[in-house]
Amino acid sequence: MDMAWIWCLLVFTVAGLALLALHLRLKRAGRSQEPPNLPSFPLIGSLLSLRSPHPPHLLFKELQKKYGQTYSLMMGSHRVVIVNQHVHAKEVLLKRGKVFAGRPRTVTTDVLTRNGKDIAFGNYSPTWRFHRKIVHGALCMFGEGSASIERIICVEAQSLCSVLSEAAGAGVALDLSPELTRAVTNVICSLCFNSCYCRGDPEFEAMLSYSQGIVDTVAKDSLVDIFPWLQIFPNADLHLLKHCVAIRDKLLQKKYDEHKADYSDHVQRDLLDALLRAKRSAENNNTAEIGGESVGLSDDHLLMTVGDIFGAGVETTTTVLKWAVTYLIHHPEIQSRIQDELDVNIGVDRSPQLSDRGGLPYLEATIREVLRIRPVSPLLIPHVALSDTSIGDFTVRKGTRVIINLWALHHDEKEWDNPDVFDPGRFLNSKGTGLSIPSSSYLPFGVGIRVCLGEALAKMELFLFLSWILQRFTLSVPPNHSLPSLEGKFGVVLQPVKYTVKATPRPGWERPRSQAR
Ligand code: PLO
Repeated sequence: MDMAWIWCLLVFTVAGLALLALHLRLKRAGRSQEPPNLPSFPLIGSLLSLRSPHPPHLLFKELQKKYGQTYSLMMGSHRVVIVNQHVHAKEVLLKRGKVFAGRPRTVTTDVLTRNGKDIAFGNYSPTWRFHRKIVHGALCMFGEGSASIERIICVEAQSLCSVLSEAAGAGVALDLSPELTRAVTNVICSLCFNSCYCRGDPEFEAMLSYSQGIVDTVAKDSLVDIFPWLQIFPNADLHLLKHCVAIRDKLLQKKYDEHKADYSDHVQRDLLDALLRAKRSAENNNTAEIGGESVGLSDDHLLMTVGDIFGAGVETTTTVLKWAVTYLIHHPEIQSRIQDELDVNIGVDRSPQLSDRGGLPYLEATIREVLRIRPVSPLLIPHVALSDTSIGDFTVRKGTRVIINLWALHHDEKEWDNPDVFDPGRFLNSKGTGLSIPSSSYLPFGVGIRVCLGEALAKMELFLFLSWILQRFTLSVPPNHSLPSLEGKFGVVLQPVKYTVKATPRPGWERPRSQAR
């Protein structure tokens, strides 16, 4: 080979290597890019781009068209990444769940949870992990798989059905909201405090109004959460929140003191006893230390957790039941298909029980579809990156807030045929005999380290309450009323608006019966 060839080879090799290095660098640079950013200005952040007549979950879904599925914006001085698609959502919640397990501190949630001493809004820490573990243990003991919980739900279902019977007998239409709330509250009350409320109980009425006050004002990206300095000005929402939280805390404290006064190591009456026991045994065994660091739970921690279980247990389940009723009224054909299924499998000689779940796939599919089309928590609770990390090809810096737009996941046109159509059939297998999950873009209870602790309890309640009601009644709008809106009111939970319902007893259930069958 002559010299010219050797030179040629050398030049090509060097050029090739240089190109390869350039390519790798570009690739790395591509990978380390930040998500597309909405325009933002000092102090106000991206507020100007977020002005919209639509609620945030719809706006965030819409903004994808311009900025792509994952983009970022500034809320005041905080960088927020919005995730609208399931692969990225699972990266945040599952694959890098620990890195994204943080929670932001905000003015309103600090008021609600005594600076994050609860589980839902509390930041990730050894104390939080320990706390969640004992609550999980206590819930398992009293929730899932326990026969007593089924009994408790059925007692409430029976009482709910008697109220519907009475109203039907008197020929009046009913706002189901307080009735469903009382039924669900009593399940949680029995579970937590071993007590329950009668209709019209003043303590229950107080609870209804404070809880609505909290739902209306907490953690919905209100301005004071974006600009904490606004607290120095009079603020009606914050004032209402503090007032409602004070009433709630007094009520919780009373229950807590009563339990502590007659607590015994030998009997466990309810969840609060189980929590008190776990706290004491941890203190006695010194297990409340991890890596030399004390993770002890204060009375405040237990109190705030009971507040969480109570708030989450009541508001979420009631909301889903209300959405289910709303959609069943809009779709009488779906209601009657569920009733046919109930007639064939159960008849009128007995009431539905949990063991019937397997035989009622269409009802189960309907519950799944309600949870898809109207997720209780359309934006979940924001997460925070605890260290520098990434989502897909985008880098995400420590301290960035991440909002998972569950609404966008559940209405993604690439994943669901006609996502805005209510169609329980999409959750059935091709023969219509069993259930299926047609897309992985479905996370009604979240997933990962912070997955909902009450999923099993919620599913039991939804199944039993709906099956009991639909076995006995057909629900419809009263004559001359228009159908209730499907839009919903955005807040920490997405609630349907108020409306009245006419319950018509089905054949065999015309007269109220006093005994559960
Ligand atoms: C509901 C109103 C209560 O008075 C307080 C409360 C506690 C826990 C919250 C719950 C509210 C709303 C729904 C939440 C729950 C914790 C987990 C759940 C946010 C504010 C969801 C859907 O994530």
